[in-house]
Amino acid sequence: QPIGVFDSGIGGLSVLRELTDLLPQQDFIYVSDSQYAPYGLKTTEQVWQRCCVIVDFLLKQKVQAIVIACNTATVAVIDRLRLTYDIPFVGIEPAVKPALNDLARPHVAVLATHNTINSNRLNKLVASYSQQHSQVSYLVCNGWVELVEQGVDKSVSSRIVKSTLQSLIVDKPDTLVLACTHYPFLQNEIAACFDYPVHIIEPGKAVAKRVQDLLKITADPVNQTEGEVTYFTSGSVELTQRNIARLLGKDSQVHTLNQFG
Ligand code: DGN
Repeated sequence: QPIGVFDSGIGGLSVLRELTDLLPQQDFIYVSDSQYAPYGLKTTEQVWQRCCVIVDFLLKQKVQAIVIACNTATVAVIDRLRLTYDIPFVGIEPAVKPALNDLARPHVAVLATHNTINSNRLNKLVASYSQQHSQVSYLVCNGWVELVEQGVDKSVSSRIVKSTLQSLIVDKPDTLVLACTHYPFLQNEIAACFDYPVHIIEPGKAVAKRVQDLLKITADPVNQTEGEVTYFTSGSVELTQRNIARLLGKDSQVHTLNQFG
C-alpha cells in the first residue's frame, strides 16, 4: 500500500527524498498543490479546505498513511485532520529540539513562512526546549517558496536570499532551523551568506524515521524491487516535471490532480 505525501508545492520533495532513501521498496504518492501555493499567507480555513481535497484524493488511492510535508499545513490543520479522518498522519515539526539542545551553539534562528512563525505550535515547541543559555530569533522569509516553485535562476535567488537574511547575518546565529520544506533547496544560497560555517538543520530525515517506526516498515530481503513514486499536481504538469528533474535529478510522470481527484 502506498504512502501519501503532500505539500503546498514541491517543497515536500525535500522530505520525499529522505523517505525514498530510507524506504527504497515503498511506493509513494506525492501531491503538489502548486496551483494554490503558497499556503503561508492563506487563512486556516483556506488551508483546511485544500488539505481536505488532497486527503480525500489520497484516501481514494488507498494510501496507508499520509505525510504532511509542509510546516504551514501541519501547524494549521494536523490536529483537525486527525480528528476528522481515520488514517495515520505524520506532520513535520521544525527541528527546534536538536537545535536548542546543542548548547555549544546557543543562538538559534528559525526560518519559516509567516503562518508557521506566528503559530502557537511553534511557540510552544520553542518554549519547551529553550535552555537558559539559548537565544532564539525568528525570520519570515517571504518569497522563498516562490523562488523554489518557479525555479528562479541561482544568481537571482542568491540575491533575494541574501537581502532577506541581512538583518540576521549581523547577529551571527550559530544554527539556522529551516522550518519550511522548500528551504532545503536554497541551502547553498543560504550558507553562502555567512562568512563562517553556520550550522543548518532540517527535519526531513527525522520525519522519514518517524514514518518507518510508526508503520513498522522493514526491508523485504527476498523481493528487492524498488518502490514507485507517482506524482500529482494541481498546477502545471510540465513545470512540476521540470522541477522534479531539477531538484531530485529524476525523470517522472506527473498527473493532474483534478483529473483523478
Ligand atoms: N513547504 C511549505 C512549508 O513547509 O511551510 C511552504 C508553505 C507555503 O506554501 N508557504
